[in-house]
Amino acid sequence: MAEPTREPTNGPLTFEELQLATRNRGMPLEALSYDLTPTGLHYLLIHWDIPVVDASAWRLRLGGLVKHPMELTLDQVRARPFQTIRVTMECAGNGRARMTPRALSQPWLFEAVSTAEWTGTPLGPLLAEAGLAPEALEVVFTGADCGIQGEVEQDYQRSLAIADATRPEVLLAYEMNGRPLEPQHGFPLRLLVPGWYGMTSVKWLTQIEAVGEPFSGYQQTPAYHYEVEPGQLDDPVTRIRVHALMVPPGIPDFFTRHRQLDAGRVTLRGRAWSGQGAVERVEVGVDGSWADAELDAPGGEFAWRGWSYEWDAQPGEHELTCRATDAADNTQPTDQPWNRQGVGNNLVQRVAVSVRPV
Ligand SMILES: Nc1nc2c(c(=O)[nH]1)N[C@H]1C(S)=C(S)[C@@H](COP(=O)(O)O)O[C@H]1N2
Ligand SMILES: [Mo]
Repeated sequence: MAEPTREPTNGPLTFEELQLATRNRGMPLEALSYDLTPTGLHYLLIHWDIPVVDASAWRLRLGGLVKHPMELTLDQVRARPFQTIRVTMECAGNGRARMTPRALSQPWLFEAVSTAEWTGTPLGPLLAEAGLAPEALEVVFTGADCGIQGEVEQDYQRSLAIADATRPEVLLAYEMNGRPLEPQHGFPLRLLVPGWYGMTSVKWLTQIEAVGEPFSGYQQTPAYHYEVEPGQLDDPVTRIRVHALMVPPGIPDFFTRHRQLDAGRVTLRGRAWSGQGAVERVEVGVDGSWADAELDAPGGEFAWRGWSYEWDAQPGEHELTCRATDAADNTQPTDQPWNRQGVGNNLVQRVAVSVRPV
């Protein structure tokens, strides 16, 4: 979520940010311990209200520049060939609240990432059956939710180029972790675009339309662009940038969440993912000096990869960090890359810990 028209701020957290934060929960970082995030711990991002959808009245309309427009019931979607894929989803705004100044929007720190197993029917074959016209350029996906953003009243809509929409991993998903989608995750059907930031995976899908012009609805442009100078939209936000996070070790203080642990050997653990190539390396930094972590077996092409690091914790104050590198040789910055919408922040995580002598 992004509000390109509002000025970024250095001020204190606002009531409006708190209002968004209490609706849109993050995944507590200790849940990085699970390969598959339990559904109730999966992060949530809902721009407006969660629509109440009557599945028996619901229809998916597929039209626009196609030879055979279709209208499908949920049973018809479910009767199609299906696939189950493990996918790590991350919100493009993850880390937004750690940018200075910060965009006024959902104030994520680190926790807008989770992994689920999604079941659905591949979109490509459905588009092939509908028969895309030669002049079709993009596919526009519309959700049942609507609201106002940037002073524009709108349905939630995003598009994908035909080549991206017809990749084999792109699904119309009706199950998450083996159960029908929960209302907050897009019941009865959502688009699922593995490897891309979460805004691409349109929830509460009602319509798929092939169009001959680049789609320019609000959630496509101006939203979700890397923008440094006001109004100057650089690249659109697409695939997930390489990112590693660790389970904060030890025990937290209730209010500050500062960590305490006993001196001695500690296994630091976490996950790393990228939408731009497999994770090939994770390093852990202790007080600024980096060493390689052990990687678990890959969790699947679109799922995060576990890692661990044996740390001999000495008494005193320490700062722990982690960073991943992917097959395309992308790695994470240690200096903050800033942008106005607060998107694509994969700055390395820093965890301050107090180690107690034993
Ligand atoms: N229709 C619709 N789809 C949507 C959204 C939304 O507000 N409305 N939010 C998007 C954003 S910004 C993200 S990060 C993901 C979050 O998916 P989740 O809530 O299932 O984790 O859904 C995306 N799909
Ligand atoms: Mo998002």
